[in-house]
Amino acid sequence: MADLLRLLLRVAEKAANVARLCRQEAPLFQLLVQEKTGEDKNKKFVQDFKTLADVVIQEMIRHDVRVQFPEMAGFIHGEESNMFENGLGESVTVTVCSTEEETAKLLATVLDGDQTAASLLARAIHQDPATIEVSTDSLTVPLKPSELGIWIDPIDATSQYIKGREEVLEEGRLFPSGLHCALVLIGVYLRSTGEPVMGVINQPFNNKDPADRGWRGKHYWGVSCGSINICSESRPRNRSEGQRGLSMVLSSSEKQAVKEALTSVCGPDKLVYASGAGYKILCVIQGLADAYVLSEGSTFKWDSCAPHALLRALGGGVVDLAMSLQQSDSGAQDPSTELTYHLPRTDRKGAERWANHGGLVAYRDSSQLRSIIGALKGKL
Ligand code: 2IP
Ligand code: CA
Repeated sequence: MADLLRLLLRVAEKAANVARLCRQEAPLFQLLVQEKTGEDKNKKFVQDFKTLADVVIQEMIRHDVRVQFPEMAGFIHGEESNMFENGLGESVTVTVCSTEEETAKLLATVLDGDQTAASLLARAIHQDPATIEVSTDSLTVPLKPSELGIWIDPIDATSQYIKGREEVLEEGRLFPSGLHCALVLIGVYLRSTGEPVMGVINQPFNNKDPADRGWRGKHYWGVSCGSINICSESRPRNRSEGQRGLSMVLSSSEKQAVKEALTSVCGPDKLVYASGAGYKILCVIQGLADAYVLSEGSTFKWDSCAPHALLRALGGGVVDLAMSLQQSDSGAQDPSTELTYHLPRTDRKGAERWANHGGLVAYRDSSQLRSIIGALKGKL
């Protein structure tokens, strides 16, 4: 498990490099933002570039995991399909090749022959990232790669990544929107039960280096398996909720009925809004909010798997909201309400097979979860 964690941290760092590169390098940046200009053909091509950045990152992660852990090959899933159509309507399957030159050649076919952009991307894909120092020596989890599967969200909150707004806030405040909300998410689950057992999150745009004004990233990780619970973040202290009420982070598109029901357990001004499903769970991990409530089935397994593993390592979790609301008020939360990651919904098609249909609640503290479920019962 320590080997897998080290690999995922490295590959997530490479993914963050690609994400930063696409915004830093003029030939790539132009492709990313020139959305509404140019000819029709061009327009389509440029819109597709956003997806290409996602696909390239996902395939790079898939490639690197496969090379080191071939037994995981059939169990590395992601948000994107690697079938890609270029501006001329040609279908190309994007894969990462064994050499930088081959990858550049393949990418050039998707990028309609743009060699500069293709070479820049290929270099980032094949470059070794800076070494990440984590002490994983004590990590002797009795799990074999052949028992595990992976969910990849190459860039969560893509719309914030494209818009690229740079918010400046005091330390310890959550970012309602902007580049900070864009995250690389890699979650590992147990094939037999679907439990999330390891998560790596990389935030490519965490802070700016005062010397060169370039963005620096930050990574977070957690492992939760039986009695082994280790997280890069320490468990934030719970504030005395009796006096101040809980704080909750929601999607800006959350239903009015949910907001109203939550005011009974939230302190004044304690309902806050942020972009990105992964980022909202990260806010709960960091203690910037006590919980994230979502009443719609608008998130997917790739959004929640990685941050779910970190929350479990901190003693919390992510439950299916609809299922939790159906439970009797017998006190303890039924563990079967926790989201799992191994089974698709057979009655749905495409991405919907992997949606978290019942909505969700991400929490750190199970007694707080009970208050939240209590407040929402009968109100939705
Ligand atoms: C999205 C992204 C959105 C989120 C949505 C996710 O993933 O995180 O921001 O909506 O649920 O599926 P909201 O911000 O309203 O919570 P992606 O950007 O990868 O499509
Ligand atoms: Ca996502």
